[in-house]
Amino acid sequence: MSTLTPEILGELEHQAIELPSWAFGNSGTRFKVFSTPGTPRDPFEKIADAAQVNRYTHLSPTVALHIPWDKVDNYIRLRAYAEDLGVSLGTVNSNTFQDDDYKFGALTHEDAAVRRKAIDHHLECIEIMHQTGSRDLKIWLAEGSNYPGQADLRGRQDRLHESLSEIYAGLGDEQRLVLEYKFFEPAFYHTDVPDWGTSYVQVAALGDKAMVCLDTGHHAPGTNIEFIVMQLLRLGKLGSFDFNSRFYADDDLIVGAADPFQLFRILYEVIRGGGYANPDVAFMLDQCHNIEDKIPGQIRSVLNVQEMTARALSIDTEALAAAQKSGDVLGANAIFMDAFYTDVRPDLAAWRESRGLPADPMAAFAASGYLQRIAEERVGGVQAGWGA
Ligand code: PSV
Ligand code: MN
Ligand code: MN
Repeated sequence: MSTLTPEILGELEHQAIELPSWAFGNSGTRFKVFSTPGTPRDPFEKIADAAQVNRYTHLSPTVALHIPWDKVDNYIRLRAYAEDLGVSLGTVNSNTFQDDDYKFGALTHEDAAVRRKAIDHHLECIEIMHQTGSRDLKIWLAEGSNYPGQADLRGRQDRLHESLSEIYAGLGDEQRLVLEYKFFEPAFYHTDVPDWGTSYVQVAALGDKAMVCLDTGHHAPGTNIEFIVMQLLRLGKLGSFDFNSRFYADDDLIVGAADPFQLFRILYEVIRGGGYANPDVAFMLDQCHNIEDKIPGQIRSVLNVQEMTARALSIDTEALAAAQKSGDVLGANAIFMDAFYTDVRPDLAAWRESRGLPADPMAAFAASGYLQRIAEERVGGVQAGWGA
């Protein structure tokens, strides 16, 4: 029996999930970075790999860049290269976490010269966005302190506002800034943008073009992330998602791998709050594939998001509202769980085939021989990694 209605399948056509360029480079833990044969040696090869994901799924039309990891001489050429492969360049991520000058902060630093350098880096990112055709500048700050008393928490918050205001003023009319929060790491005592509330307060003070970025791996264990999604949508300030999954800390594992039910609950609130297929809310992955093959890891990820979206779209919302209204606790929960437990995979496979896509993108990609080809071709040079 078919579980997905034509309306749901129609909704799924609008799904677009941005891929992070860095997911295609080598990554690891502080203990070891394992390298994979065929790993991209430059941003062009990262984009070629990302285009493979879209080719087999039609789910990932854009690729996010991280500057300076993806620095090139000619961004117009990079953009044309991507477009030739059927994808476009998306969000530009700034990076103020790998420079000695930023040991004690970047946008919050006590020293105006360091703040100037960090602000200028963001203005350079905005310049790059004009060339790549990107809308969003994503800012994640590694700033904070390790010991109580080490830093002036209040002063740093004030300086953060001043620095962000200058960056915001540099945005073009069609550009946006999204501020990502993270509760700890690399700082262990305090972080300057630790939670959605701080991000919200900072972006609300800037204006309409500033929004919050929610990375699903950046909360304390047990946090009700879907509640935050609901609240940010309600406030009109949910700008983007960094999807990934985690068991313990910021694990950056494949989205939906650690807790598929959480992904379902999040997507339900996205749909409920009008955030699905809404250009104001960018769906992005932020993952690292330390031991698994990277392209299949990304294919699995976008399929997981699609599958959970299909399940969330199939909730009987009228029945759910009626059960909620009448105080039918177990009835409401049963309606919710019925959709979660519905296996939509056969329907999605048939739907893909009807659109000229492989029923099983993982198998089709494996059979294509692409991984073997890049392993042979990409010898020599330095493999790009998380940070190169
Ligand atoms: C920080 O943990 C983060 O989630 C930010 O989005 C960074 O830009 C990204 O990871 C790099 O992987
Ligand atoms: Mn992130
Ligand atoms: Mn992270």
